[in-house]
Amino acid sequence: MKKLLSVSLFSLALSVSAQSYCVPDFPSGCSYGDQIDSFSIPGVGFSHADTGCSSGSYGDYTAQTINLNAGVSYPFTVTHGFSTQNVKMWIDLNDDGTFDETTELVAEGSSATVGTVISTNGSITIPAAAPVGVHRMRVADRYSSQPIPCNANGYGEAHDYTVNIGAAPSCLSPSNLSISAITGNTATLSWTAPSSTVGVGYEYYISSSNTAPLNTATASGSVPSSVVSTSLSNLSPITNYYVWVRSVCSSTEKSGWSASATFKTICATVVPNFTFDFSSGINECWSEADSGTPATSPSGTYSSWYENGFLNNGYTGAMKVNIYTSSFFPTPFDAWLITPTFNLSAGGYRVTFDYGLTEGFDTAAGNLGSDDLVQFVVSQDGGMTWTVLKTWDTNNSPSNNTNQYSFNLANYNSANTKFAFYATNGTVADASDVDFFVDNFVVEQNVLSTSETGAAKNTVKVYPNPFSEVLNISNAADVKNVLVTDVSGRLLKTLANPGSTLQLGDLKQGIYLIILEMKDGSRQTVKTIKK
Ligand SMILES: [Ca+2]
Ligand SMILES: [Ca+2]
Ligand SMILES: [Ca+2]
Ligand SMILES: [Ca+2]
Repeated sequence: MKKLLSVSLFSLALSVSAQSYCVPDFPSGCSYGDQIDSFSIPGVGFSHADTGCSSGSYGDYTAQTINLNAGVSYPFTVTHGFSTQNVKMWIDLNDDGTFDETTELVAEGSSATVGTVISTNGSITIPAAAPVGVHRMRVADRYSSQPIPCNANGYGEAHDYTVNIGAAPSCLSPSNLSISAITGNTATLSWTAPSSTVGVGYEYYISSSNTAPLNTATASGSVPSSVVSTSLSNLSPITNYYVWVRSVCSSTEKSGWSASATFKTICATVVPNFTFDFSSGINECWSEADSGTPATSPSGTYSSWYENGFLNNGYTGAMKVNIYTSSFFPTPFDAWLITPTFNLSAGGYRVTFDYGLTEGFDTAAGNLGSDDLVQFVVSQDGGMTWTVLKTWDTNNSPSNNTNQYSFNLANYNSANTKFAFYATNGTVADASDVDFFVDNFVVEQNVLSTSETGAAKNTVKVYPNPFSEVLNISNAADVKNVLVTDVSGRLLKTLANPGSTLQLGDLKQGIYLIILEMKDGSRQTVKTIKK
């Protein structure tokens, strides 16, 4: 009897020691929002909401059991009260009392901020070979650094749960999603087939949101089971995308969606019309360079061009370069601001932009120094060689007003065109300290000059003139499009297949050009006055 008691005490001690997991520590705490607030796994209806910051930065929630299956990926969301969080999850699959940092890692992700919500989205992937039964799961969150199972440093929080892993379903999802051949509008998605028999094929789901699709979601596309990749098309440039794939094992059985893959499309060549108002500075379709001249071509990644208010009014919405020479560092600089690539092969374009010059960090008028210059240049070979279209120097310093530059691109129809603004302070240490500004960069159809050539054919009447709200056109059936521009040729409206009555009450008082594009290909321009 005594021996029997000691054996059962011994086995009790073993089972207690098997469950004595390390208690993670985050010495800087989670009271500033570096916490696991809500944790949910929508696919299995698990939601642990509004948990806040646990005392001691650790919440033992092993009384809660989450039911998951081997071989399945489950989208999860963890919310936080502060940005820059990293989440990892482990399951002690072999029940040895230790979370192996790599072999028992089942999920990881980093937070993103959308509006006021800071959350980490990702997938918990239960290995197909995971032992069926009850195990401990640890969810850890750490600010700025990656958490480890027995964490000892930093801001953050951990929760422990109990998971009950069920047998793998007969239809498993694909894994190892990868993306290649990314362009501005296309990419290739590949994956690894699951071990289960995929009788029909695969379905994929693509979204610009990282919210995982529900099992009931309609797929974006599908491929037969003989292929494990697909091309993705009709994508928008410089956009983040998230993709998921599932197996269609039979006509009646589909797997859950796989863990997601994410990618960002790159810049696409722009076919104008193109308008860029610098309302958020430049984007990654623009580039900068800090050495080279238009004669030698640019190199480098950064420059002293930066976003500022036009003519030093405010701090956003235009681009500026400060041109001066420091007496302490009398170094010449080269500053390039380079546009996206344009395909001008359709021809008939023009480029316009606003520019101006002020005293440095002031709104007063300024003058460029003796060898300071700013040039507007064009390249027809994607940025290898450059032609100067306009030079501003000490002899023609721009005013501190909104000046508009316009250049007819009739002789520039390369499919690989870039423009750039090049600025330098030269080698002479002038006393001047000035700011040059660029705003409202536009490449558009040169409607004014094209329309002038067709103006002789005057077959359609536009009346009354002046008009107030409504403009009537005779023979409207012959008109394909009506273009409305201001006197500078800036396109304001395009009305396709117009009726005989044009509602133009929203135009301000002024002079407008009404361009009639006829179905026979001819054009007619009528100057009108809006009262
Ligand atoms: Ca918590
Ligand atoms: Ca383990
Ligand atoms: Ca602007
Ligand atoms: Ca100079």
